[in-house]
Amino acid sequence: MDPGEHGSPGGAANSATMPGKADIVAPMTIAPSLEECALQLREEGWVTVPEVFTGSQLDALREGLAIALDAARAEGQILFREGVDVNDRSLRVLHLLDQHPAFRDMVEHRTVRDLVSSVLGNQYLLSSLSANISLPGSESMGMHNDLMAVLPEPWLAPYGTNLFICLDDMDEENGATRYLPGSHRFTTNDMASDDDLRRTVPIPASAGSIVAMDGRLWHTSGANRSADRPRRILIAFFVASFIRTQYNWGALLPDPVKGAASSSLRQLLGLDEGNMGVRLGYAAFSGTKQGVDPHAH
Ligand SMILES: O=C(O)CCC(=O)C(=O)O
Repeated sequence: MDPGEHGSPGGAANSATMPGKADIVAPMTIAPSLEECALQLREEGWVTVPEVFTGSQLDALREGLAIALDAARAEGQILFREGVDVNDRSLRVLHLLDQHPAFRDMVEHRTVRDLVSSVLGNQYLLSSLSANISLPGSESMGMHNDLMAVLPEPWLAPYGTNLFICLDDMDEENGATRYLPGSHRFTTNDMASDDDLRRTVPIPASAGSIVAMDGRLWHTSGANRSADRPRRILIAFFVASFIRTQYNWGALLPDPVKGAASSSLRQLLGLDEGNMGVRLGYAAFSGTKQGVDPHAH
């Protein structure tokens, strides 16, 4: 680009093209800090973090999904999840983690872990990792929150967080995820109503962004009304460690993948131990309720 094109100070401006002051000041995009993202996630129930995956990392995730989709088709897996999606224009790929190293790198990515920790602290597990490929003609699935998949109501705290990793730009036309503002404060199913879908708002996001949601936020996939723009997202759902994960990683993953996993990945998948390490922080655990407080004199 010609450095003077937008009236930058280095440009060869003449009096006929001399820009006004407003033209000289280039708009500045400041990436939100993690603290700002965590705050929005806490207060609003969702946040978009742009450009987390770019270049070769994004390419590798797309390649991984193509490989996983081919493998699922070759194995005759059913990609249309009846009861979840309305028609077979939504393709669900359920097994990703063992299909490409990019997925293992993704769940270990610093921004992913920091976002999850901002909701769940440091005791959490990966409940599931899947993809939704929304093709033109797909319709919105049923409104839901994600916590209901693993925990009965009342939903009193954000004991889960879902991260959508966008592999394509998503906007209202090609089926961007839609959410119901304020619904992360719903504690029971009764608080949702039939016309919620009408009141949802799309979350546009560019390829490589993460859309993070409080597990209590009610949302749905948008209908893909585009002529030719598929919308691919990865869905990484993390839950507090006391909740049983949707996937039994120990049974699902091939031994070589488990053998090569880093210790932090093994911990994330709950491969090494059961829940004996989990402490929910009740006073009784420290002995104070049982008269055996070691600090008492
Ligand atoms: O595809 C989407 O935009 C949302 C998917 C979703 O909410 C889900 O699968 O639970």
